[in-house]
Amino acid sequence: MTSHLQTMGQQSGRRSWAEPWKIKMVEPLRMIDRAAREQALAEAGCNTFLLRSDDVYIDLLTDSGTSAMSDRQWAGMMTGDEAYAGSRNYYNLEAAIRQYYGYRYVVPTHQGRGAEHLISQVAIKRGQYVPGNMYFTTTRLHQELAGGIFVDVICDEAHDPQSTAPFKGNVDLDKLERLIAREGAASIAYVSLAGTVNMAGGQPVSMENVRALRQLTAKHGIRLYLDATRMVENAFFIQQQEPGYRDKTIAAILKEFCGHTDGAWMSAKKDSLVNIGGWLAVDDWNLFEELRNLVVVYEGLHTYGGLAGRDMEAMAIGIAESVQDDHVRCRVEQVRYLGELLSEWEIPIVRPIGGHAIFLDARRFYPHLAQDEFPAQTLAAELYLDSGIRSMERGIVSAGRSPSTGDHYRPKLELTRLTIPRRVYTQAHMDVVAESVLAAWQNRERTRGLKMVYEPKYLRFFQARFERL
Ligand code: P71
Repeated sequence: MTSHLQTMGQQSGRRSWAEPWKIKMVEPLRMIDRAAREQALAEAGCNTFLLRSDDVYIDLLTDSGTSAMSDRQWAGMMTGDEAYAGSRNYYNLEAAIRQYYGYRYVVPTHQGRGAEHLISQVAIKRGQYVPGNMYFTTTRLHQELAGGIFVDVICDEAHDPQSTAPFKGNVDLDKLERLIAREGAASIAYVSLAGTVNMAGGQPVSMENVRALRQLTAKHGIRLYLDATRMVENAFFIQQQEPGYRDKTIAAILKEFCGHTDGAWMSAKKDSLVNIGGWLAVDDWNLFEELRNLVVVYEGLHTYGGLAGRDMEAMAIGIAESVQDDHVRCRVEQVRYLGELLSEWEIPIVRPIGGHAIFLDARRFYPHLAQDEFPAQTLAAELYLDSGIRSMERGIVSAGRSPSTGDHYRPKLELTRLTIPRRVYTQAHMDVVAESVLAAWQNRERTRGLKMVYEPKYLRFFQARFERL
C-alpha cells in the first residue's frame, strides 16, 4: 500500500476492532458560534454545570445517566409494572444484582447518593471515622452529614498524576492499620472502598488489594462496603493487568471482587447503562431490615426506592449488558484512544488512563495560576469557548471546604475531566475533542484565571459562579 493513512488498528500494530453494536436512532447535535458561546459561558458564571445543554456541542460533563440504552432496554421499559408495591421489575432487578454482584438483599434508590445517604445514616455513629480510597464528593458529604469523619487511606501514588502504577486506586494498608491502631477498631464505622476511583482519574483497585483489605478488616471486625458505581470497569483492568485474570470473564471477576465485601452501593447511571437509578445491597439481614425501613422515609417503598417500575427493568437489563466483555473493552478502549492521542501530543493527562474519562492536568496547563485562581475550572471554561465541548472541574472547587476549619480543601490533583458517556459518541467525536484540547494547550500561556463570586453551602461546584480575572 502506498497510502500514508492508517486505520486505528494499524496505528497500534494490530487488527482493528469496532463497537459491538450498530446505531438505530440518532440525536442531532448543534454547535453555536463563538460569540454565542462567550455569552452562554458568562451567563453560566463560567461554570459548566450552569450551561444549558442546548448550548453544548459534545457533552463530556459526565458519564452519569448519559449513556445510550439498547433496544432491549427500551423494550424492557414497556414492560414496566407500575404497582406501588411488589412490582415485578423490582424482582428482576433483585435477581440481576444477586446474579452479577452476588449480594443477597437489595434496596433500590433513585440514584447513587440516595444509597449513600441510607448507608451513612445506618452504619455511621457520630464521631466515627470512615477511611476510604480517596473521597468522592457526594459520598463524603453523606458520611459527614451522618457525623462521620472521612480519612483518606489511598496509596500515595494516587495523588501523583504522573505516577504510572497500574492500580492507583489501592488502599494503603499501612495507613489503614495506623488509623486502627491510633483510634481503635470500634471508632471505625466501616471502610469505604470504591472501584475505579473517580477523583484519582478512574484508577482501579487490584484483586490482591481487596483480598488483603478483607483480611485486615475481618481481623478487626470492621465492615467493608464497596462503591460499585464503576466496578465493572475496574474488573476490566484486573482482567487486563493482574496476573491470573486474563482468562476470566468480567462477570466472574466482578463477582469475585464483590465477594470480598459486606455490601455495596451503586449509582447505576454509570456502569449499568441507565439514565436514572441506584441501589444498595448487603448480605446482613439485620442491616437490610434497617435500610429498607429507612428507604421508605427518603426514597419510596422498598420495592421501588424512588424509581418507576420501567426504570428498574431497564436497570436489570442494563446490568446484564454491562458485564459483557466486548462491551467493556470497547468502552474503556475508546477512553484510551482519546488519552493516547493527547499523550502523543505531549498534553499532560493523568496516567495511567482510567476507565471512564481523561483527566487533564490543569496545574501543568497553567503553572502561572495559583490554585485559588481555579486552574481546572479555567480549563473547563476555555475548552467550552474553543469548541462547545463541556467538561467538568475536579480540583479545588470540587474539593470544597473543611467542616472544621472552613478553609478550602486543597487537593494535590487539579484536574479537568473529559468524561465519555457509554455507547454515545464515535471515534470521530474523540478526534474533534482532542483537537480542541490541543487548541487550549497551545493557548495556555495567554490564559488567565478566575475568581469565585458566589459560593453555595453544599457541593459548591454545582452552582458556584466565577468571573474571569
Ligand atoms: C460523576 C458523578 C455524578 C456527579 C456527582 C457529584 C458531582 C458531579 C457529578 C457520581 C458518583 C460517583 C461515585 C464514584 C457515587 C456517585 C453518586 N458521579 N459514587 O462522576 O462517581 O451517584 O450521581 O447517582 O447520585 O459525574 P449519583
